[in-house]
Amino acid sequence: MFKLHSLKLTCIIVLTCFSLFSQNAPETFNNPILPGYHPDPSICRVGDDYYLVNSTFVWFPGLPIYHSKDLVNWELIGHAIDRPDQMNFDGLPDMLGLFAPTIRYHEGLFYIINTCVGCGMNFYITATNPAGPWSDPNWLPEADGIDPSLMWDDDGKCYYTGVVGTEKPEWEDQGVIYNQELDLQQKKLVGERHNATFGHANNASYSEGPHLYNINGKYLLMISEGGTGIYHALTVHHSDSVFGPYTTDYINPVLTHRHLGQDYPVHAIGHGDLVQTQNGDWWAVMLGKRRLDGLTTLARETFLAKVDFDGQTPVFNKGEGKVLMTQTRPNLPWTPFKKQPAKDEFEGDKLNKKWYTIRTPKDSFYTVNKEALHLNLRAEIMDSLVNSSLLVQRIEHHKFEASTKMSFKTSKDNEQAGLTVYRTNENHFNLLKDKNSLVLIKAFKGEQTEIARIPYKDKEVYFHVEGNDLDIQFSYGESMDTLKPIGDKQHLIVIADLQGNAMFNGPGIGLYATSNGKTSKNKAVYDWFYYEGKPLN
Ligand code: 6LW
Repeated sequence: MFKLHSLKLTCIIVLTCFSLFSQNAPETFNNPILPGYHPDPSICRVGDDYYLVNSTFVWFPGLPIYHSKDLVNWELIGHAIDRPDQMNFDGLPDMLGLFAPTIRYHEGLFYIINTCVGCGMNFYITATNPAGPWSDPNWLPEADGIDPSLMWDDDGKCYYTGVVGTEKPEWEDQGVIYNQELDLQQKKLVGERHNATFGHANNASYSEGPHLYNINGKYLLMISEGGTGIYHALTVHHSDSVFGPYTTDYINPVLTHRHLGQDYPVHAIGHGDLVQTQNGDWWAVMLGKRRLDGLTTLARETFLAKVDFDGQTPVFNKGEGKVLMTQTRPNLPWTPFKKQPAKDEFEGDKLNKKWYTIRTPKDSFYTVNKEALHLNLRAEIMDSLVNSSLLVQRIEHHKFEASTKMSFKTSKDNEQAGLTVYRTNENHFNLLKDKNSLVLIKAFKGEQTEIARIPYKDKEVYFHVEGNDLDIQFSYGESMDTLKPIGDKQHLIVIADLQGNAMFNGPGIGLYATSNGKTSKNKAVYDWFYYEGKPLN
């Protein structure tokens, strides 16, 4: 009797869960799967878990690791470069540092292979848990060029694939994809280097981002061509032997948006990585850019597309041949995760993983305690190529709101603290409080302009920004109910791609404090920081 009763109960619970679960599971997903600054995605699967990594240039911690079970819901679980002694970004412009990484799994270990441009070049790191900790870098000084990738062959050997410029280029921006064995015992490249391809076109520029796959005993080399802008494209090349010769596929490029017109809303599609699901389906992640009136303010984002094989040839979104903003989602159990609240109340004693500083921090410059963030004023300024007291998170939406409550008082002319919208040391907005006033400053292509200054005496201030496609309005108040605009609407061209030194990396929003070249013991205290965006815009 009891058994029957508990069996019934179990059935009811299972059925209820099942119906709740299936009701919530949508049939489609929206692109980009990782909006905002998420370039150069690389993906791997272990069992029914998927892991993805992006490039992060001089943001610290670097190389975010995302986890998913359904290829659509991606949770940030850690960063591969999160100890200052792993990597030094000092003095590097915002577009250098950690370029395109590759993540792979082999016999119980996760590998990320990557290039730190301007800071040591090629290295790999390993971890048993992808959330970290990751090892210190194993540098590969003999590996030239950028965009390294790894492939383990059936014989257990590991092969490195990378790209380097040609010594005597036959055409502009010619690059060559090469591969070589990587001996993981000796931790170095061994044997001969073999050139695989210059790209499929006879004037292929910026051949890069290679990934090599052994699919049913045949070698598939997928690369990008055309540079990471409007001519970006994915091409594939085939061989029966790991070291080639590689033959270019007749249908190249296998994926591009270069032919869709200069005003197509998504462009720069390229730099992709393939993954096969536990059910045998194939998908690919790749980067792309959305644009508004010809400008890209959210930088390179991560997109997902279905792949079917016609023989050896990967066909992207069969019948469509382009990246779609909405499409049928992968046939995988829908597994959403608990999202972080939009309002960060700075609980506990650590910052949430979504926060970054720019360049490697030399000392600790903030504390999280008593439900507040205490940001030390330091001499460093964000306009120079060092680590300043700057904390940002990604701007991921074309329409967004952000606000914060700050307590900060100073009697010194050199001390300032407030809110920032940051792209590079030369391109940003700062809304700062100083001795007697609030000031809105724009830096664009290295030129600083004071947009507005308003007398302000209180210790506490609320800052608010509203981003609306290409406009941004800054406001301030003594409370959230008494906000007033400061300055007119500003144009977000300031943080857009290819404006001055705004290249490769992406935009962030957050908090900044400085004592402008002098030492200080002062702090700015933030009670909370709120960021919320309207998805899919
Ligand atoms: C990336 C390379 C590229 O490593 O941009 O233009 C670099 N090409 O593939 C930075 O994302």
